[in-house]
Amino acid sequence: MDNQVGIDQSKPLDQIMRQVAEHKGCGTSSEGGRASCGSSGGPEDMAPEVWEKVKNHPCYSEEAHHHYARMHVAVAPACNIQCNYCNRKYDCANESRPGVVSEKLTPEQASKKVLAVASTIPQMTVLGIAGPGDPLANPEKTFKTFELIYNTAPDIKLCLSTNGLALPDHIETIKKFNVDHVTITINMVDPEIGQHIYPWIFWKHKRIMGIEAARILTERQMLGLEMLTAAGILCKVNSVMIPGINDQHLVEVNKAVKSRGAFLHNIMPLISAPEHGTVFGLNGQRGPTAQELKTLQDNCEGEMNMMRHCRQCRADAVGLLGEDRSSEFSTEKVMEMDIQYDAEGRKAYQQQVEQERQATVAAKEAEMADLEAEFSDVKILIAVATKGHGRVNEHYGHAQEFQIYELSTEGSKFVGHRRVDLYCQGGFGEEETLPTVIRAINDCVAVFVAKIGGCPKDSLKAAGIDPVDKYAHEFIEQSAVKYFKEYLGKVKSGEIVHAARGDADIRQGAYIAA
Ligand code: CLF
Ligand code: SF4
Repeated sequence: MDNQVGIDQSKPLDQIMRQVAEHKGCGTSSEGGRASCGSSGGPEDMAPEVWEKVKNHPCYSEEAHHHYARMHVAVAPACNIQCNYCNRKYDCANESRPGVVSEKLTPEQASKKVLAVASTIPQMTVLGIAGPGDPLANPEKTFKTFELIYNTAPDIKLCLSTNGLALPDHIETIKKFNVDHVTITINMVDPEIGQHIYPWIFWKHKRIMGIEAARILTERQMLGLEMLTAAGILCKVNSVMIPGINDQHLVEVNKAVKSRGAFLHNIMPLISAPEHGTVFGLNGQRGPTAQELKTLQDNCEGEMNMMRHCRQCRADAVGLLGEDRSSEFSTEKVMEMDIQYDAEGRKAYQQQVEQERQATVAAKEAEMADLEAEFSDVKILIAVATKGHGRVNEHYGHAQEFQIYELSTEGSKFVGHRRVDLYCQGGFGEEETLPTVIRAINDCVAVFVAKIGGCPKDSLKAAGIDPVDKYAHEFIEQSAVKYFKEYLGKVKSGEIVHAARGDADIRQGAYIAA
């Protein structure tokens, strides 16, 4: 396929990155007019240097998140601003799910933990520092940790998440320690709106309040983003969607960050509940529904590619996105481990992962072949129960979340995930939970599972959702395209009448917090 972005390989990386951003970041393949989801671009969509940085980063590549894991180390407790959605005794809500981090670590403890995880989970490719405060409000601890990891495990990519206030002061250090992925949380570019999100910042040894605080913060965020782009460091922007405060405004934010070279935009739902003790939690500020979030992401996608697979991880998360293995790596356990860092073994394992990943893509493309000539307005959503590896491999009753795909004659596109209460509690179906699951996926035509019992099957059918277990352990996207072809055939033959389904009645934050 032609390089549709038209990258000039002789240009410096910062110019290439701007060019990529101007052409919808990492993911527009205009072959056959098919637009791909923001972070699902492949090597043909971007410069080799950029692909090298993105290909096995589970947050920067939607496809990679099925196969590769990340971990966070909680070495950064302090923060230099206050967000109305954050309570310091919880994780950083813009990069994590509310809940205290189990342990705060010294850089030395963090370094040993990283080696322990890397030796146990060879597909762990990225170390992120994302709190529980702001990593750049704790620069010594943050950069000491990066230095230790870079010296002992240089194959691990380093990643940083910040509110951006101190970012312009640290660009050189970020470069020096080979941190090549930085996330800035940007919720506004207008201080009038910012004053309703940030009550204060701590800046030049002073606490600054209200609109002046928001003005300084947005100026520093924009400057930091421009400096990162100029330095050739990939930058993702996270935004928290707060209905009634910045939901409309985030389209403006999207344009502002795109024009400054951001690679990817991740709009996340506000997580807000009274028990978190946050300003928004206590004043009843609601988070968006799944449908509101998707609509905003869709509106922004015309401007830039969107990340839709964020799991709002804890600041000490370990594993594939959506799973958390942090309890296997408590400081006590890690300190007792005799760790032999096997770089060659990791490389060999990752080569196997790469083969599996290529097989997933090839299977989908083969399945797409006879859909090429089809044109139809029919668009459906399906929910998938998966444990990862791009396969339908989770029991309905064990699913803690469903991945949502949009299917059309353009193919399958990952559009998000829905977190639900566990239906199966200790081996018995928990009947009370069933309506919760159905509400969460009510806008889906079908749910793909590895296995499902008779009772939930009947309830799903009664709710008009097709329970599908015939693709057990097969590739998700290949199966999704197969299913869509069958569905379309039935619509054409009049066997079924296609109608738009209602919105899913799920408020992401509320369920995540449950
Ligand atoms: Fe961590 Fe963030 Fe790096 Fe990823 S998380 S510092 S970019 S390695 Fe990823 Fe987690 Fe979403 Fe963050 S899913 S909260 S976007
Ligand atoms: Fe909390 Fe993060 Fe905001 Fe700081 S930047 S107040 S840690 S959410």
